[in-house]
Amino acid sequence: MTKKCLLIVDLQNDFCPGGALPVKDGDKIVGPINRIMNKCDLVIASKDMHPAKTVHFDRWPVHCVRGTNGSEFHPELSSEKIGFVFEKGTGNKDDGYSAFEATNKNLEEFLKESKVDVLYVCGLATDYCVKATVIDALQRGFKTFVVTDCIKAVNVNPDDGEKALREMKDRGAILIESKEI
Ligand code: VGL
Repeated sequence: MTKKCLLIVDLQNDFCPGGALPVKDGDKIVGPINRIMNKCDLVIASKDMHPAKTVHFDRWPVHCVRGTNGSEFHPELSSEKIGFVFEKGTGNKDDGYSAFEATNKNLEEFLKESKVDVLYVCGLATDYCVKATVIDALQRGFKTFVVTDCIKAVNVNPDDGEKALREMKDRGAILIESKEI
C-alpha cells in the first residue's frame, strides 16, 4: 500500500485576505484542502513562525509573528486533522521558505520514519513557500505532487505563479487536481 501524506503549507491568517501579506483568494483553497484530508494517510502542515525582528522583514511586511493571530491557521481549516505542525522561519536570519527548513522537527526524517511514499503539497504561496518545499522534497527523492486547485500565488509579478508551476514540473513534480487524489 502506498502511504500518502498531505503537506499543507502556511495556510495562516496573515497570508489570507485581511492579513498582513495577503495572497489573493488565499482563503478559497481552505474548503478544497479540507476535502482532500480524508484521502491521505497522514496530514501535516507547516507554519511560518517568525520572531518580531528578522531580516526576512527587510523584504516583506511583518507577518506570521509567533504569538499573533496572523500566525494562526485560517479558522475554517480542519486543523484538528493535522498530525504535526512544522515551524520554519523561526530565526532572525532565515527566510524559512521551505518546510524542510523547519526547526522544531526535521521534516525529511519524519517522512522517512513515517514510511511516506508520496507527498501531496498544497497551501500558500505557490511562488514562494510551496515552490521551495516542493523543490526540497524532489531533491530528497520524494515522489511529489502539487495539488493545483489547492494553491495560490503571491504574484509580485503577474506570471510568478505560472512560472513557479512550470519550474516545479520541470524539476519532476507532478501537477494534479484535488479530484484526482
Ligand atoms: C511566503 C512570502 C513571504 C509564503 C512567506 O508562505 O509563501 N511568501 N513569506
